[in-house]
Amino acid sequence: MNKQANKKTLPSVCPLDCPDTCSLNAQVQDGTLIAVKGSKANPYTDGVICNKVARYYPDFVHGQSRLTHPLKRVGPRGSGDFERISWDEALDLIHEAFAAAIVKYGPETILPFNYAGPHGELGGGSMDRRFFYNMGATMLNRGPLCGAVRGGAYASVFGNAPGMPPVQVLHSDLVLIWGNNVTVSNLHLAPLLKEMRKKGGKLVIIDPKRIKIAEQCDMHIQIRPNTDVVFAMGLAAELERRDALDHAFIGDWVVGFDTYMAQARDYSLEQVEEICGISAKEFHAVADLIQAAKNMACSFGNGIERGRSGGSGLRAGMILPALTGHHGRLGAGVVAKSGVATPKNQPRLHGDHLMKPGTRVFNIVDLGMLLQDDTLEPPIAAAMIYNHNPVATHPDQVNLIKGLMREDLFLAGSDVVMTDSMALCDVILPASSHFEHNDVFGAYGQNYLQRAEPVIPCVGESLPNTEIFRRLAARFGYDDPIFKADDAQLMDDAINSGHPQLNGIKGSALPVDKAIEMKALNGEQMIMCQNVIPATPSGKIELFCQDYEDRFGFGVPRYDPVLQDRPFVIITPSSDKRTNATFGGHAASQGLEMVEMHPLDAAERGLNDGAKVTVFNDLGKVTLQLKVTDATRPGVLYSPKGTWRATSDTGLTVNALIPSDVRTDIEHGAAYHETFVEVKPC
Ligand SMILES: Nc1nc2c(c(=O)[nH]1)N[C@H]1C(S)=C(S)[C@@H](COP(=O)(O)OP(=O)(O)OC[C@H]3O[C@@H](n4cnc5c(=O)[nH]c(N)nc54)[C@H](O)[C@@H]3O)O[C@H]1N2
Ligand SMILES: Nc1nc2c(c(=O)[nH]1)N[C@H]1C(S)=C(S)[C@@H](COP(=O)(O)OP(=O)(O)OC[C@H]3O[C@@H](n4cnc5c(=O)[nH]c(N)nc54)[C@H](O)[C@@H]3O)O[C@H]1N2
Ligand code: SF4
Ligand SMILES: [Mo]
Repeated sequence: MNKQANKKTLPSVCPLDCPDTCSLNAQVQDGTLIAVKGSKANPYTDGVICNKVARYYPDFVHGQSRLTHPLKRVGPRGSGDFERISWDEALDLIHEAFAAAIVKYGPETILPFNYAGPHGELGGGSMDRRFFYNMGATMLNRGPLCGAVRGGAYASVFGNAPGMPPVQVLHSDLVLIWGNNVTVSNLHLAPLLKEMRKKGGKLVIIDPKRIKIAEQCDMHIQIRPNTDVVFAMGLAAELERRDALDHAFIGDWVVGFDTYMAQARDYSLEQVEEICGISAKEFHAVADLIQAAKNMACSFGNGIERGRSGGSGLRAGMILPALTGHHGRLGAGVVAKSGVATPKNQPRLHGDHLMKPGTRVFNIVDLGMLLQDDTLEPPIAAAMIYNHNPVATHPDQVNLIKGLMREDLFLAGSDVVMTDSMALCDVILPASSHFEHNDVFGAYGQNYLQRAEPVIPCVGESLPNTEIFRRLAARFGYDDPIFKADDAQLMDDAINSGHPQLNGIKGSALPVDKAIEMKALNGEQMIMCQNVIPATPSGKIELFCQDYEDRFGFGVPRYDPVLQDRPFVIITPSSDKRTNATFGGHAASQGLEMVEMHPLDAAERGLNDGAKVTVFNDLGKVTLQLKVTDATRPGVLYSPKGTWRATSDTGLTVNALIPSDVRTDIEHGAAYHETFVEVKPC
């Protein structure tokens, strides 16, 4: 038979934890995924995808580390010795262990230990939530691992109303990119910024590292990490001194101005210079640009949220356009959260009504400690890790591993591939990738709704997450129809078809060859303070947040420094080789990861470019390869996140250096960047 004849190109969508949610063209031959390319179905991603997906996805789906059948641990925990078992046996083992633990301690002894590896609505959280809610298992507050700080900061200012879709930066004449590695983390914003500059607009990058986009910008503010709140509030005070605030806009749309400005005026120019490590000249130059701008947009990544003062930094940055009247027009405002416009119905999909009131809730970042807590009542006797690689991605890796290594803990796991976390499990269930199942996709960085169908059959004996939990629910005797809903039903549950832009189209009937753009309710592009109204209690932009005052003592943003007890701050943002830890087992991620150091720091320590070094603090030690470059600030080290244990001689990654007891000012988030270390040659 002619091989080419079997070659098909089928539409799909990228499910990875990435703001862009690209539409894809999957090339398939004889049931095998042979290539992944961009498609134009989604006009925002417009046929362009990142290198890692193009290079590694076929291997992720069909390569050596793919999990193709259920496994049972036969050696000591962590030895990697597993034996193949049948699905029936695997489900029996999990049922027996969970049921025995529940008899002994009650259902809260069971922990679903999941995060957001796949971002499709079904794969990300659907039947699994129904299963664990019905069981009465311990619940998990997942946001503190990522996103809760940025999301909470945004919601405290604008409520849960959609912000500016990224494409609107084409209408801006000034864009501030703030704590966001555009070309790596959300690459489709980069060409739009280029276009904006071509039309005469200015681009300012606020980032401790000279990231790629900072090489083509008008001003790079190489700020000291975790100090953005001082910079943003200092700017607010400076613009007030210049009489450059828009009092008419403030009168119409802002509440909490006086309380906010009282705090902002506390941050003098001298403090900005000293705390942020920025010169007065740079500070004034940014203020000049803001003062001159007609349409300023500010785009915030997650970089800022990873420090103690992260929530305050994000809020203060997000408040700046409101003070200067940069809302209510195309190209003016805050680029964030436009995906909120997607009519998802997660309470219905997740079966929120099944939650047992009063069930305990754990902060995901506490688990290293909680898994080892002998006084916990009930203890965590059994857990299931899925959609997550906690060993590679949590702070305080040493304690997390210790907790997971407990011999009396029963650990079930599910993933597409063998990972550092799966390697510690007692029973592993092979999960299908989204190329093998149906799903619907909103996005967290843009405003298109998409659907995808399977393009290949399930590889080996793997099953979609939905089917895994349908089978588990059946094994546990949960016989309500809600536990038998098929994927079409789940897609219908996931989306509110009554939304004006869907014209009654159900989730399962959404087109697969085009993306649906979510707009304002009047059918026009979304514009805050014009056709989108802040969804705050006051209906205005709120500069004071009573909830944050009550819960955290941060009614207005405020700088709250952490004492630095080692010479370097190490920051660990996105890598272009991985999405978090996904693809961490593939070719480009083998061997030592690099750590960047400023030439002055390297000279002081007599360290040369290319040297193998140990980066350490009281929590752990990691081996990395030194890259000497002035792209990073003196005193700041830079090493990408998501490496796997095998890359370091110590069997630990940079996450072993990150404390879990330092938390962000709001939402108890992980403070990845409050990590202080020393470096020595290996
Ligand atoms: N040092 C440091 N650590 C960090 C951060 C940092 O800034 N610095 N950032 C944090 C951030 S932003 C995040 S979001 C977390 C993320 O932490 P994780 O959620 O643990 O990371 P991921 O690698 O995105 O996804 C987890 C797993 O999902 C699996 N997966 C991928 N696709 C599918 C699929 O289709 N089906 C199924 N069933 N599984 C799939 C992958 O194989 C992977 O093992 O890490 C955090 N860790
Ligand atoms: N290729 C790739 N893309 C990804 C991911 C990935 O792992 N790889 N992860 C995805 C996920 S889960 C997320 S949450 C997003 C995260 O992606 P981004 O929103 O881009 O966040 P980070 O990569 O954590 O950091 C972004 C930038 O913030 C800078 N930064 C660090 N600390 C500070 C600070 O205190 N102030 C300021 N102003 N800047 C600071 C860093 O130097 C970095 O350049 O990306 C998503 N996209
Ligand atoms: S990881 Fe992000 S940029 Fe890459 S294909 Fe997926 S959605 Fe697109
Ligand atoms: Mo994230």
